[in-house]
Amino acid sequence: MKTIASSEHSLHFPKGELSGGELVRPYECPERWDYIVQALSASGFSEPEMPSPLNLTTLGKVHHQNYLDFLATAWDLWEAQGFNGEAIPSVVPARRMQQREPEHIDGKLGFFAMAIETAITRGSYTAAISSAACAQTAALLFNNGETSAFALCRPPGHHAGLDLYGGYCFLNNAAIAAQTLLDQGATRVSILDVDFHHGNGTQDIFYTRDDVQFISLHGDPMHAFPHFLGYSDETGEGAGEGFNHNYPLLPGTAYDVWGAALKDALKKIEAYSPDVIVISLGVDTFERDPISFFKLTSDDFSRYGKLLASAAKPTLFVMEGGYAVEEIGINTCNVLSGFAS
Ligand code: Q9C
Ligand code: ZN
Repeated sequence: MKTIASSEHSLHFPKGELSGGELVRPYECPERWDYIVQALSASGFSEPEMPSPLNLTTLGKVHHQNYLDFLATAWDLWEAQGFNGEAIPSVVPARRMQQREPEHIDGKLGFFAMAIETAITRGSYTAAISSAACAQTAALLFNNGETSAFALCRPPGHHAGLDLYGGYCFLNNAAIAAQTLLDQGATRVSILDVDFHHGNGTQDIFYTRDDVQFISLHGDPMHAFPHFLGYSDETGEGAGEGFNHNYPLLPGTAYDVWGAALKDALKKIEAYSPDVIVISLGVDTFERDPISFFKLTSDDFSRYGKLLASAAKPTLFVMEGGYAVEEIGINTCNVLSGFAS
């Protein structure tokens, strides 16, 4: 299985994340990428390859243009205000307020944010574009007869919606991969999101569409970020009705319950009969993840990798979360090796 990865990920390295009322060193940190690259090499995977430049037409089908313009200019606008810190929102368009994009950067940040822990810095946009390019380049490998690939994306993507950033995400890499596959001739794509957190951004992007089925296993939003999406009664709308499936799971969920939900999800995928499956691969379901509450062991990752292979479809893995940094490499490789075995 080939890996696509970009060294430009390291241009995004904010110093601060607002967590528990303190500015802490971000959980989503550059070493995550290094640990995964190291483990891939130790597990006998081929050297990661750099992505080709991102096709902006695909990007425009997944995100709104005003949002893309915002991401491209946010840091410069912030700097032009003479602010000293990293760009984070301080005000949001809450209930009964205007949903109108302001000119001032403070207003723009709140307008496009779905959460405020994620700082924008000088290199964030370039890194986000390179991450999306990894997902797209990996998707294009399927034209050349590859039946599996790994996009080692950083920053992650599944919280980024049509015009929303946050939860460490700016551009929705899995959605960009799915759109790329459709543009290359696929008729149906399933996105299976196994990150601990609900993939609210991916759900948002495809909620009214029937060409992408979205399925997510995650911490119940009653108890877990992103809190405001991911319930089981969210099933899609219009043409998308019936093509969105959420499996919210309770604190303490271990592999017995999690694996049963995955098996159910795989039945939904089989019924949809996609040309390709995109896995939003977060390993923050791990028992020692510092910000999550599932109890998967390192062996469980191998086990479910094997289960994913039983779907017998071309499968593209797109990296999302995972914050037990020293174990992120082994857990990620366990999924990929389990799949390949
Ligand atoms: N107290 C991804 O895994 N903060 N994003 C949660 C919990 C945000 C996770 C706060 C977590 C975002 C890609
Ligand atoms: Zn996550």
